[in-house]
Amino acid sequence: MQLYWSSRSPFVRKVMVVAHEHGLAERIEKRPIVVSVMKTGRELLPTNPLGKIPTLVLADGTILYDSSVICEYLDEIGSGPKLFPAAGPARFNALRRQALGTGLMDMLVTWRSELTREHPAPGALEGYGWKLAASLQALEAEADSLAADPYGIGQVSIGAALSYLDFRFPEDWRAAHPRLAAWHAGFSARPAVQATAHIDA
Ligand SMILES: N[C@@H](CCC(=O)N[C@@H](CS)C(=O)NCC(=O)O)C(=O)O
Repeated sequence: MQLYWSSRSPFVRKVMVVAHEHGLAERIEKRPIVVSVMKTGRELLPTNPLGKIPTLVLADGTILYDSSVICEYLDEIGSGPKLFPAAGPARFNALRRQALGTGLMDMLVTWRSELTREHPAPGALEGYGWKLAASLQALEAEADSLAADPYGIGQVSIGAALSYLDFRFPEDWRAAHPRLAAWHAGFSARPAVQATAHIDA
């Protein structure tokens, strides 16, 4: 299978972490591409009309996006413990955490893009700051259960979002969020996370 890929995308990293956790990384052929809100990858549009990465193309031509759909597919075909709980409260808690992690990624990517504009909108920048602070506060309150619950798509998404925060923003979030920092240190030590580090290439 082929993955439209970049070493700078938190969404791609989330997918690659899941691939490594399931022993599938070797089966994924990376197709490097540079896209952003400011630079549409027009060659990608026939495959994914939204022009976004990650986009996965299976051997039979089936196309999958976005990161959440791709991760669920890899979870279905992969070996090892499942990262998506099958049903019930555990599933919906994992999906909520996934939404928080990918929502945080969306916000950080958009925030960065706003900062590159000649006249960033002050209201938007202020709002991003509030939302980041609220997200970190909510995650600090949840850090102990992130550690105690079975490792899954929620932790992958939140961990990858925090790693992207470290990659792109100077924010020192650890001092005020010690439990979250301790949990994230454990996340970062996982071989699947180590194997997928962001590179500004
Ligand atoms: N909801 C999507 C978001 C993916 C996304 O926004 N990817 C960025 C790269 S980090 C992108 O492809 N941007 C190109 C664009 O917005 O045109 C997912 O979870 O995969």
